[in-house]
Amino acid sequence: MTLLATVSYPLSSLYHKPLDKEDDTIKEICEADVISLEERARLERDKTLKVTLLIPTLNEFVGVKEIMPKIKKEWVDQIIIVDGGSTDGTMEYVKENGYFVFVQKEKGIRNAYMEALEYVTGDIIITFSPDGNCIPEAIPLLVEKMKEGYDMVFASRYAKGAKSYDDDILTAFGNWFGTGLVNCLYGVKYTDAMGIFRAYKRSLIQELDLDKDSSYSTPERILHTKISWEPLLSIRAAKKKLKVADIPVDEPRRIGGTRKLQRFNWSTAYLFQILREVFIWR
Ligand SMILES: Nc1nc2c(ncn2[C@@H]2O[C@H](COP(=O)(O)OP(=O)(O)O)[C@@H](O)[C@H]2O)c(=O)[nH]1
Ligand SMILES: [Mg+2]
Repeated sequence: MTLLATVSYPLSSLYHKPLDKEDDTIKEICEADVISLEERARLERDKTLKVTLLIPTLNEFVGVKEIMPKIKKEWVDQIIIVDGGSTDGTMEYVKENGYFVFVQKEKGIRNAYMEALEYVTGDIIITFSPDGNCIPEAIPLLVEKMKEGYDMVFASRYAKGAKSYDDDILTAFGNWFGTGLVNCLYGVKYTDAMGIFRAYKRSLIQELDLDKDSSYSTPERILHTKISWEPLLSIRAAKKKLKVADIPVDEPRRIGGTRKLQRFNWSTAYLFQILREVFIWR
C-alpha cells in the first residue's frame, strides 16, 4: 500500500519529548501537545464518520443488474444513485430494487454530483460506477482506510499490484500523462489522479471550491463540454498537502453500455486545468 503523505506530526515523538528548563522549549512542547491532542481527537472522530456511496448512472442497465446486488448495504450508511436520464431500464431496475434514485436536472457528471449533495448524509463520499469498472469488494477497504484518518483514498488502477483491463492505448496514455503531470507540478506521488473510484471527505467539496462553477467554466466554455471534478480534486488536495493514500484495485472491463468519455474535449479540458492550477487558486 502506498502512503502518499504522512501525518505532519509524529505523535509518539511528541509524547515522549523530554522536558527542558528553557521557556521556549516548554512553550514548544505545550504547542506540540495541543496539536497532537487535536490530531488524536481527529483520528478518533474519523473512526465514526458516516459513508455515502454516490453512484452516477447513464444507461447502465446491464451493469447495475450485475453489480448492484454485489454491494452489501452494511458496507456504507447511505447509497444514492443519480441518473443522467437513462432510457434503457436502469432507473426502473434500481427503483424496483429499493434504491434511492433521482434524475439530475442539468447535464453532466459534475452536475450529477452537485445535485446529489443536498441528499448526502455521509461525512465521507465514495464515488463508484456500476458499469463493471469498479470492484464492489474494494468499497469496505476504502472505508477502512479513510477511517484511519485520511482526507482522500484512491482505488488506484495503477498502484503496484493493480491493473486496468479496461484501458485502451489512448486512455492508458491519458491517465499516465495526467497523473505524471500532476505529480511533477504539485509535488505528489499519486498513481491514479484521474479516476472516479475513490473516497474523500465531503467537506473537501467546499474547502477545495469544487462546487464553484468558476473552477471549470473557462475550459468548459472553450471546449463546449461539462467535465467532472476528480482531476481538480486530486490537484487541489496536493496543493493543500492533504493526507492522501491509495489502495491497489484492478479495473475490470466495462460490462454492457457504452463509455461516456469525450476523449478530445475532456482530455484537453483536464490538461488545461492541470496547467492553469499552477497560476490560480491558493
Ligand atoms: N448521472 C450521470 N451519470 C453519468 C454521466 N456520464 C457518465 N455517467 C456515469 O458515470 C460513470 C462513469 O462513466 P464512464 O463512461 O464509465 O466513464 P469511464 O469509465 O471513466 O470511461 C458510469 O456509471 C456512467 O454511466 C452523466 O452525465 N450523468
Ligand atoms: Mg466506466
